[in-house]
Amino acid sequence: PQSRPAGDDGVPLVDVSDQAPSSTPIQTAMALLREHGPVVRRRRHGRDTLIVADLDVVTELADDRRFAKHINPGLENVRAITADGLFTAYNDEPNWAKAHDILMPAFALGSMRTYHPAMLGVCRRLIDSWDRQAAAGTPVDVSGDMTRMTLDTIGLAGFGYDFGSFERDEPHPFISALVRGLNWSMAKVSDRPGDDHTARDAAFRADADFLAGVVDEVIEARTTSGDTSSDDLLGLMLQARHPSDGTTLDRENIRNQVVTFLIAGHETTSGTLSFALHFLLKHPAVLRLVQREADDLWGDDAEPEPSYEDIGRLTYTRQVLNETLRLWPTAAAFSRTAREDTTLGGSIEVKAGQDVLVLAPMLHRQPVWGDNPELFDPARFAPEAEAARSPHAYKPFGTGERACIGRQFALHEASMLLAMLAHRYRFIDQDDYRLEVKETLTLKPEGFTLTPVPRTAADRAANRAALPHAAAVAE
Ligand code: FDE
Repeated sequence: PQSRPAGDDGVPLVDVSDQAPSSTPIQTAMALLREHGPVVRRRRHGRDTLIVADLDVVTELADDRRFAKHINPGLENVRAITADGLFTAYNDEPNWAKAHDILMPAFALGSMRTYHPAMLGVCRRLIDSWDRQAAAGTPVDVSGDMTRMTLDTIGLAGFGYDFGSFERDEPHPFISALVRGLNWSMAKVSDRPGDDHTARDAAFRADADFLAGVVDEVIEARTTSGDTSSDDLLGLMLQARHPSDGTTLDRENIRNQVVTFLIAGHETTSGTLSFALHFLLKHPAVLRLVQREADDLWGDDAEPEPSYEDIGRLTYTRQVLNETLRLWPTAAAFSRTAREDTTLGGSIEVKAGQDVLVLAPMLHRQPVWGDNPELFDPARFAPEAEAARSPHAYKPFGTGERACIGRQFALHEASMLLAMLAHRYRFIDQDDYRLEVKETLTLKPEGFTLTPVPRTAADRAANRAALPHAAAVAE
């Protein structure tokens, strides 16, 4: 890349037009910021993007009065699949506010009580599958199984629809079509003007039509069942009337929302769980603390029945997930746009409508995180440490009114599974796995396997004897 010294506003300009399209755009952008600093102007084929990770700049961008969510080129391409669904809707599309108001109650903390039994059922499917692999002494495909688990969870908890992913050797065809669709959205961003992509784009249309077909099946299954309850997402979408105008969501929009939730609800959460297991595998002392926390709740019970309340008690497990999302926020970048002409960071002119990309993995490695930001250390999320830090230093769920609606859902599901796995198994790193991060719009560890070995009562007793109460060590 051609790098010029900083312009008048002090921002380095880096022209990357001569670089081949990257299959890892997030990591490529991370490298750019590592080299040139936390605010960089990247030029590609004459188009400039301001990429930022600086805490003060992100703090300004988080002000919803001055900035709003921007549908960046990657999301613009995803609109071919999800249109005005919540994630990809323009701020002023009426269906955004309408669906947001109707669906918010479904994501309040208390609603997790409703989803808890379905989530637990899917955790058990995964554990049954790992038990069989453990008995055979064969390694498990972590990212593949986490994807099975999160897809079945959002399907069952959100829509009462069973993808049955653990009964399949290959990913559900919905997932294969989805992954190809997301890859298309990502690749298209770096298309060079003039290249012919007719065949690629036609293959994408076929995948998008297939996804829409699966969703119609999900909706059809509910409407023909005569079930008119409204205590899951699909029930709310079909039944709930908007508090102010009394209308329901239209069919086209419901379809867009269902695809949105199936995508948003599983790719990001599955990546988070896979990274978390990677960190537990590489940090035995942290794993022991997670095990200790789970042992305190479930003892030597081989078939524990985690309650809804138990999940709120998994505070150290939650710290592990938070720290995982610091180093590898699986939805790694989000864009903001200026509402009016303004100045950012004291000197950077930003025009109304201009967009700025926030690169969360680099925000999460800024000096506010101390001298050794690469170190995995869940103590960073002990309550006092968190209270002492700016809330804008940590944005794995985006920001403001367009922040992640599924945060509690994802964290409830992920803490339960992680604690259940730590309670039941030791993990063997049979191949001395070296982290390689794969990008399909979201991030996940590539080719990650481990061998689960059931823990014994003796293991648990040894762990208890070696450690004071987990909560005391977590800080
Ligand atoms: C959203 C979200 C976000 C933001 C983006 C922008 O700004 O552009 C982010 C960053 C996120 N998200 C992240 C995440 C992570 C994880 C783990 C998750 N996420 C999970 C989940 C689950 C579910 C169900 C979800 N998620 C969902 C969602 C939605 C719907 C959205 C959109 C919202 C609005 O309204 O806009 C989101 N998410 Fe998430």
